[in-house]
Amino acid sequence: MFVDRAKVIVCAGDGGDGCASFRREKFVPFGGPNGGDGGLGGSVIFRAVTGEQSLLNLKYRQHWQAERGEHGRGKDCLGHRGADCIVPVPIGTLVRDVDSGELLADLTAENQECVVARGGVGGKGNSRFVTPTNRAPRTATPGEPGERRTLQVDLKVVADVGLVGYPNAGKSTLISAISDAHPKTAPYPFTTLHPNVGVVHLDDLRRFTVADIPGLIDGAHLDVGLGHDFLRHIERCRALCYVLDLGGVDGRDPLDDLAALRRELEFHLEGLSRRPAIIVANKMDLEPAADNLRRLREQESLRIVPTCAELMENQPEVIQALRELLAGLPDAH
Ligand SMILES: Nc1nc2c(ncn2[C@@H]2O[C@H](COP(=O)(O)OP(=O)(O)OP(=O)(O)O)[C@@H](O)[C@H]2O)c(=O)[nH]1
Ligand SMILES: [Mg+2]
Repeated sequence: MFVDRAKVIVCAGDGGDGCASFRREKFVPFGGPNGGDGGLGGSVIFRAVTGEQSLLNLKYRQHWQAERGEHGRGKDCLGHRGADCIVPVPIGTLVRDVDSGELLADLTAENQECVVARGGVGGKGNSRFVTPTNRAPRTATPGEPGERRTLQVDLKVVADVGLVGYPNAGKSTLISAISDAHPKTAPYPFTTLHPNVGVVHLDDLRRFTVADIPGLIDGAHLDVGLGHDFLRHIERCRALCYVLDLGGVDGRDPLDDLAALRRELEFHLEGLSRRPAIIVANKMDLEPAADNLRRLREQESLRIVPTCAELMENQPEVIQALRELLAGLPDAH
């Protein structure tokens, strides 16, 4: 199951209380105060990891609580600090405080961390309150409470290249051919119901990521089909790859498809259709494809790579074209 939105409650641990105690020992009268400080409460920390693909974890567990700090003890013993609660989340996770609306974190890199609820500071033991005039204080302070927040957590997939195309155009077949992701492919629209991210490994040990999102149709930005909900997953791709069905299997003209795709992207987010892009002309094994490719070439200035994803034809050319596209771009998402 793919989950890209969740609401959770995070509670950091309270600080341990300071201790009020006195040294008591045979033959040592007036031993003096020896109460230790309380320990720091644990914090709740979100960490971006590659192993997580969705927020399913957060959907099923809505409360995350870090350990409280131990109370201070006599003989100047400090309380242990409470253990942090580390919440693994996928790369591309955005964390917002529900009450203030403040954006607390945007985790876009592996192992990036953010403290979303800070643990309370431990209280002071009575040995801290000694003054020249009060050498036997009985005061100790309680630990501070840990932070508690309600968070809205959203996932916006972060990938280098986003595949954009109509349902059934062959996006999932293409991502299977070039990367290590193998989503389901089938001869009907809306096979893919959630985004998949695949890693393309290059010869020189470099790699880049590609995201396959569910197909877009006209009106996707108005919530028609599956499109709208998933359009946000390509907002943060550095480059786009339009996948067109040049065979016209579903009876549409690929040139119209391209215009419609751009329109939908632009409606969703201004400027999105102007992202650096290439066109993968898929299904070149079919009858009308050559003619469509010629028309597309006449009209388009973007780089066009013809392929037949199903037979893995021209697979190195597609990878090379994507690589060159990414080479000239800044790293920021
Ligand atoms: N003839 C031919 N068929 C292809 C080619 N590439 C993909 N197909 C077929 O097209 C159909 C749809 O492919 P998918 O990869 O599932 O398409 P998709 O774009 O991911 O579709 P959705 O997930 O529904 O948006 C499958 O039956 C594939 O076998 C190709 O190059 N030539
Ligand atoms: Mg698919």
